[in-house]
Amino acid sequence: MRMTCFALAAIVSGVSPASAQLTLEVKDYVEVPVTGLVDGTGSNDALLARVNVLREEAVGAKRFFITDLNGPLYVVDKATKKFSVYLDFNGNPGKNGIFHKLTVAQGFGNGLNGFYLDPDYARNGKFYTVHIENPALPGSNLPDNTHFAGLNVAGYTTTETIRAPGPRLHEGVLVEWTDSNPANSTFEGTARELLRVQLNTRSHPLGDLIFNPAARRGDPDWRVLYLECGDGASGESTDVSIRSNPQRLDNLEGKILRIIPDLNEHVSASKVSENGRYRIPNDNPFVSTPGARKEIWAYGLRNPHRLNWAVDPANTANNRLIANSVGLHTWETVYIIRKGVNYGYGLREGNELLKPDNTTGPLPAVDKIPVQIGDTSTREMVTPTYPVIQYGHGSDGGDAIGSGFVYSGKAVPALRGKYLFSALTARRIWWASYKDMLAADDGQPGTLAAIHPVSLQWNGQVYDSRFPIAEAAYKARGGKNAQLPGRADLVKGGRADVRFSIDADGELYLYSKTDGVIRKVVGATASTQAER
Ligand SMILES: [Ca+2]
Ligand SMILES: [Ca+2]
Repeated sequence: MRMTCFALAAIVSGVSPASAQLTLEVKDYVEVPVTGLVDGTGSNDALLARVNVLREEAVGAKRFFITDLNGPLYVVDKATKKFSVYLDFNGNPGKNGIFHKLTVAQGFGNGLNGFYLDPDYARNGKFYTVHIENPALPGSNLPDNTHFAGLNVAGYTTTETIRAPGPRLHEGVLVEWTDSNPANSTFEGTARELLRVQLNTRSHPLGDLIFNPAARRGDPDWRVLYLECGDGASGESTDVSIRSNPQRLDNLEGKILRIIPDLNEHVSASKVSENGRYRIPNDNPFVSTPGARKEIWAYGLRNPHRLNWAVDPANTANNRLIANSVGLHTWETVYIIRKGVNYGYGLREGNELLKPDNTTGPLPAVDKIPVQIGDTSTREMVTPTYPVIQYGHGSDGGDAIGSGFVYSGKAVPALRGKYLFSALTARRIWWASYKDMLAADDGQPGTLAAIHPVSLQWNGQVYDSRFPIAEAAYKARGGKNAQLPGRADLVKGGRADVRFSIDADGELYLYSKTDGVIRKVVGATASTQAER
């Protein structure tokens, strides 16, 4: 077993055959306004714009919503490329935004960290955000509408923090917004805090959220929200009193959550949450488990900071929720998320055992993990589920996986059936066959989908990474640092920091915080052997 695991792991983290080479043609799409400092020296202020999310309204509306972790939520007109500040979350001293306790100075995911439009947004004007607060910062944790007069804050109240063992350095906050006129570029309406989660540290916060894009009105999954919460770095802690937080079912750290934000939706198939602000579907896996949080859909994850739904229009049985999770010292991972599954962290990392000293080793002969609800384990044992993609830490892959998507657009046929994903600290972009990923979701830790490198063609030149592109743009936009800002321990010259997103047609975009530029994937060339 052990030898098999290592042999396969070596294949995926090594160089793939040249025949699988794929080159994406990218074009500059839009520059996000600079909110950092061109000569910044801090942890986050040196990034030109901490662009984190790009979402488009349903087909036909022609507007993007783009978030910057530093605070702004922009509406961008696709025709004119004009940015309008729709809301600004940064109400720190000297700033004009809404939340006084927003934390942005340090921590990769801190600030305005998540945004998703309600599937019925065009009718109901609702959307959802996640932002991170530091309770120790000055001011109230109620929203301040001084500079956003259209936001009616009357009756807004916070919710009780959902606690986890250990320190409460930060809190992740989920808010539902209702714009009474979704057609214009300003916000006028109300907001409702849905959920507030304790986070032990500033790392691995509450973040990405997504609705199932294949669900239609009348379907059980229609307007049901999937939300990821990182483990707050509890799972790697040498403090044994918090190390089991991602495994414990009595808190939300290290979990995928599933809730119904609208109290009027799926009323007969769900129950109102403990805090009265949202509903919990009756078919969530732990609704009948005493002591467990009923919001939990899956657990045992470190930092599953990017979620996406792979939708196979040819066969809906192949639709899957996918999470990209950043590893500790050894493995970067892609998981297929299924109901009630334990993904093993912090007792497993990738397809290996994670030991108490945070090194990895072979899986035990009997691969079982006790179900843990409170301080002590129950007598129930489960077999953990392993990634469908993993790659090792190193200069090629770095030590932080970015976002990924199974291509669902029409403009670039060469990308069909491919899962494209990025590395943050390193410069690489990779692809894997979605068919291989489904096949690797087989309960066997040793079977993984192979990954292949992606090159980028930009302004007539081909690069094996995003790095020189981001570097050129960083300097062109006035960046003064000698190397690209951001931590990149395993690679020299700074952090390329590239992420994917998709528009309403499923077309791909690439962006990074270092240069704050969004580029569109407009073409691709793949060798014929690479087609699967
Ligand atoms: Ca409006
Ligand atoms: Ca497998």
